[in-house]
Amino acid sequence: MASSMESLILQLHEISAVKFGNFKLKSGIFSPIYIDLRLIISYPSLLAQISQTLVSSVTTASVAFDLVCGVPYTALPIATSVSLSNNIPMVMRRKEVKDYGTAKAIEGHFQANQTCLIIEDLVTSGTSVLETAAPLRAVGLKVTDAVVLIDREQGGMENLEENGIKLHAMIKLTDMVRVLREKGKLGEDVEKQVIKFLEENKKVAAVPNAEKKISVKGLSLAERAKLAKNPTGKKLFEVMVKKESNLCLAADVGTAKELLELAEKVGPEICLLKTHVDILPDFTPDFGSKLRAIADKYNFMIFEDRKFADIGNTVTMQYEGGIFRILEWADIVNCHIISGPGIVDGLKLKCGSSNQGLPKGRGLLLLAEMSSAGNFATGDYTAAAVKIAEQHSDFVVGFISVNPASWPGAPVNPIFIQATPGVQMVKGGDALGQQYNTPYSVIFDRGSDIIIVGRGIIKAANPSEAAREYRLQGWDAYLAKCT
Ligand code: 5BU
Repeated sequence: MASSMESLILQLHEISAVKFGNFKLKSGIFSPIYIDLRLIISYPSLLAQISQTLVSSVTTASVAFDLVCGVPYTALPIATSVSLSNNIPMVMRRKEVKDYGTAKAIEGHFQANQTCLIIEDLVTSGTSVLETAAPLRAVGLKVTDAVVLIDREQGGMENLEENGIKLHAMIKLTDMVRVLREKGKLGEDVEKQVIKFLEENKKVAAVPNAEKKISVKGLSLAERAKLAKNPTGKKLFEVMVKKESNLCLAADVGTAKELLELAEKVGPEICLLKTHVDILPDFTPDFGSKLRAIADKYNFMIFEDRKFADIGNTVTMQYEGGIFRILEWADIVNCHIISGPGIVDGLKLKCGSSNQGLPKGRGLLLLAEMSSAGNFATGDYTAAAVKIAEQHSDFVVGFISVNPASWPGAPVNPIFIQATPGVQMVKGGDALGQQYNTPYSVIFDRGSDIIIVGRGIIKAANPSEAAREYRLQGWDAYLAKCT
């Protein structure tokens, strides 16, 4: 190893950016080594040295690039330093896509087809690099290479390779540990402990495509698809797996025309599209078949958020008849259980499971919880929804929920899908009581399966780009749950 690299390793140890001990990681596991590269901003000459070495390592490898982009946040100052000292323009990826102002995911001037080098401080599985590569690629930039200061050698290089990105690592963690031992900064026993830990934790799966490789706590979506008793529920699980998407778009736009245009743009990113058909002033009887054609083209399913609430006999007519003829085109509808289980019997009369010889094989979501402040769908009410679902598991495909991980007896039967509205990139709310949580907290912490996103996507300057961001965040949180 070059002496400049050894000196860099020693300096990182000196400033305590590398520590040895027993550290609890975000994933809950304990690690004998901890790396915190955020500290380098307090040491400008070290930061400059790191940036320079990063650039030399890629130029030696003959990588050509027009722009640099740091993975937020720790690598931002490194990328800035690279940009300044080499006069290479930088672009910046926003972690949160805002729904006001210019709402761009990528800031800075660039041209489509320019090549952008991604700069990262530390790579484990490669997920953060992929999260930055996705919006860069979505705006037309080429991403072929990424350079990282430290590679933890836990699958990142392979995962990135699978996604068309070559990873150039300046320091491999095992080399770093060896140098520190040789220089007397740690004993042989600690070195062995760290190497053993790295060996045992080699496969960190947290990237798209990882479904096949991971061992899942609980059941994976693919396994749940096999258990589902309703054909629509089964298909939804399958679509999610195939598209690596747990994103449902709440397509609350002003007209049917806009809705169909939006479905075309966002179709590739979603597993489900949710409508409120009664808000469309230009609804025509062919709306359903037009939307179905787009759904078939992009392989997503259709959910009319009708929230039926009446007695069984009335909902039967509301479902099938009127102007909207929802039964004809919506794969999934939902209902309140305020009127009791008869509502499910009523809806099921028209569209129960094909297993039972009933027509259509449609699916139903029960409103077990709601996202708005002060709502009454809590406690015993939520528990009653679970009971009704179990009694009608051939027709009920799951729940509208907010925090299913908190339900008594959670997790509930894995045949049921949990779909959660009130999702944006930042926690918050609107002026009328809507409450938002982030994709990660909804999927990972709250145990849901599907994020339902409306304004977070619709109001973004580029809805398809925003949808891609939500899909990546949602899917990533699912994969994190799987490990
Ligand atoms: P938003 O723009 O992401 O706030 O839209 C949320 C969508 O989900 C919107 O269509 C609501 O009607 C729908 N929704 C909800 O927000 N909360 C609920 O509890 C239920 C549905 Br049920």
